[in-house]
Amino acid sequence: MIQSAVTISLVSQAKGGPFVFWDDLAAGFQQAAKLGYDAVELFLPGPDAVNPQDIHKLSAEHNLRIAAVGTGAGWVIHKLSLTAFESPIRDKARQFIKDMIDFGGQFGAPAIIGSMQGRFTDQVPKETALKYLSQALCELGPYAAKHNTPLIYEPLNRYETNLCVTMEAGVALLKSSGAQNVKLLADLFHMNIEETNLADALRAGGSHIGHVHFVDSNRRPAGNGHMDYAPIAAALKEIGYEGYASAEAFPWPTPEAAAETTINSFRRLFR
Ligand code: LER
Ligand code: MN
Repeated sequence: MIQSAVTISLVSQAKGGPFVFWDDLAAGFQQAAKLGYDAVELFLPGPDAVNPQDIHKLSAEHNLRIAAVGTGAGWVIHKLSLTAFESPIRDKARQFIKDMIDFGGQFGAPAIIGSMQGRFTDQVPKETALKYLSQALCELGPYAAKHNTPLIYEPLNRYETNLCVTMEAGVALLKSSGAQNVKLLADLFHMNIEETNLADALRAGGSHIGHVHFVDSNRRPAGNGHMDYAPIAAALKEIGYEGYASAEAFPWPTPEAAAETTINSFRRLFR
């Protein structure tokens, strides 16, 4: 059965970004529990930003699992990228992600590689960037396996990366790299920009899909845009998807209302 999750961000540099709850971990857990979510997804400044005991405590107190942890702060705060021209920056990017894998692993939560994939440039041609990305996935996927969690790789839309922007390209990258223990993240916002047909793309992703960012066409909460969810829900059912539908959406019009709109849409589609 698909599980519900909602994002909490503690990254002040990402203000204005698509996260529902902000700044206060305890308040985020409390609101998520009140609305009946199954889990929270955490976007933190780094692996040392929060005492793991606090998360264990909040998780137990509110009966909420940790769906995933983002690694985008490595880019947003430190400008690290797996495909940077400078090799020390690529090394630091891989280390940052390893540390986030270890952090999330304590809670059984996989780490997500989204903006840390970077992009190809004049200095780093496409083949080279894809080689760096493939090598990183080959190293980090097995690294995550020691926690019994997959590594999650997220194709993004063309304004955020030029490496992989569709599910098909994501599947091709997993296959060509040979990376083990890596799953794809289907972010409906990015897919709405890039895919010809979202349901077909989800079917193409099939068993490679390990996480879903559940959001509307305009990145507002599911139900506040023009996304056609019925074929999406049918495709997820068809491929036997049993992971999270996680609300990575703007806190529109308020965090509380965004979380409530999303859980109502979630129940209508998946329960
Ligand atoms: C960024 O647009 C995004 O979708 C995040 O999940 C990845 O960092
Ligand atoms: Mn996303």
